[in-house]
Amino acid sequence: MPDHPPAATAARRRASHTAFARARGLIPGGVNSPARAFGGVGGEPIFFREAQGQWLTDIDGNRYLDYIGSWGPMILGHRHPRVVAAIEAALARGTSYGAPTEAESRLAELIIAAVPSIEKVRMTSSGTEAAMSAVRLARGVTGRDKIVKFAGNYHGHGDSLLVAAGSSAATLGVPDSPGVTAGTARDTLVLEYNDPQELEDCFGREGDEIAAVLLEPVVGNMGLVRPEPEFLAAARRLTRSHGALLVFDEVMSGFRLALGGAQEILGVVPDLTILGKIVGGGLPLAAYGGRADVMDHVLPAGKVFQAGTLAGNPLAVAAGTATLEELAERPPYGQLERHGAALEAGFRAAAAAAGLPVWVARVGSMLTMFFQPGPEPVPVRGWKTASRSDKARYAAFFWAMIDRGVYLPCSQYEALFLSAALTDADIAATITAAHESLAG
Ligand code: KE4
Repeated sequence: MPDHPPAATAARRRASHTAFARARGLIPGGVNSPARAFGGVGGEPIFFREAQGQWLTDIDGNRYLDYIGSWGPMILGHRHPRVVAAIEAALARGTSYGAPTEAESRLAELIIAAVPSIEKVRMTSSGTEAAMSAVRLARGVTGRDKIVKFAGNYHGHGDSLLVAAGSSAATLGVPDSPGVTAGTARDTLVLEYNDPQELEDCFGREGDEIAAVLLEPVVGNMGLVRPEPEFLAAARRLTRSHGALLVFDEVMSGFRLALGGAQEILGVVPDLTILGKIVGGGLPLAAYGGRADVMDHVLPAGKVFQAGTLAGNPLAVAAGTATLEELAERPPYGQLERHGAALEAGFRAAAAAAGLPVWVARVGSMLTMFFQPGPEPVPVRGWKTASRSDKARYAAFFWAMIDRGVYLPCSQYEALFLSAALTDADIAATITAAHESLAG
């Protein structure tokens, strides 16, 4: 891993360097979320001042084409006029009431209309809260303790989800962070994604103790990994036959891969769905929802506790509602598919021209180019193959693209996100930058 980016342009980011030094004395690691710390690519994080459409501007005045979009929410691009107007209109009436509003029902109606699995929905302030609550609900409804998750899938930082694959054959989880207890981790089983046989064996051993299987139906958190049909079919079949719930974490894929998310394009309907990012339009709002008979177990309709001071916050609801209405009225998915396909082909061609072994994976507007040790490219099907990526080579690519004004995910194990604000010229410029970056 390079211990610093190319010196060539570090001089162009002096204000970020100064801001980072200040922030580190105030905030752990100088950031409010580790994903922003550039740990996966070396060097120092870039501090930003503003964004508009497809563009980010850092505090040194450098502009970048944005392929992160706040890690997914900004599918329409930054400061979409309809979203800005909706937030301003809500702001004119207040910021938070701690009481119900009709606007929350309107957003709930949009979510229910769009997402095949959702008959009732509860809003939270983050995807982590939504995932934690969905797990608690599954345990409350089934009366069972164990949950199954998959290596390389991320569901926020709830204790029972910060669990790594254990070494034992029984796939018992082990804490993936200090502060997570062994007792908590013990109830989380961690398996390999796209391995239906391992899932079948797990249910054969302990199926009657499993409350839920939780997965990203299209994975973004180990880089982009597509689900294999037999894997999803096994998850649906086994949960149904063993009385467990199938939970899709669509915080990234929801409203991005289609208005109905991954479940719409994959044709597999889970029992619960976790949503975030786009549903809040760039403000703090997430949600979990599913069959009414399951959701009616949530307090105060039922007994499973979940609450939140700012859940369904009026400003966040306004941003989310405007975003979903815009996506429903003027679906950008055809353009996102066209641009995603062009970028995939362009990245593949740039790597081939440079003689680099890469695996490029894409679904719609989510894409990852995995740099590999080679000599031949290897399909990335799960964490076992993703984790063999050449992270140092990815880091070099990341910084070379930064130098050319393109802001990619600061980790090999993240997907990039296209927004509807990108133009054909932006995509062409990005591909040119990739050729130059990989040839260098
Ligand atoms: P939040 O608590 O960050 O809103 O959502 C957690 C979460 C849940 N499920 C999935 C599939 C997610 O991708 C996330 C959050 N994604 C990360 C990026 N890999 C957010 C970036 C960050 O943590 O700063």
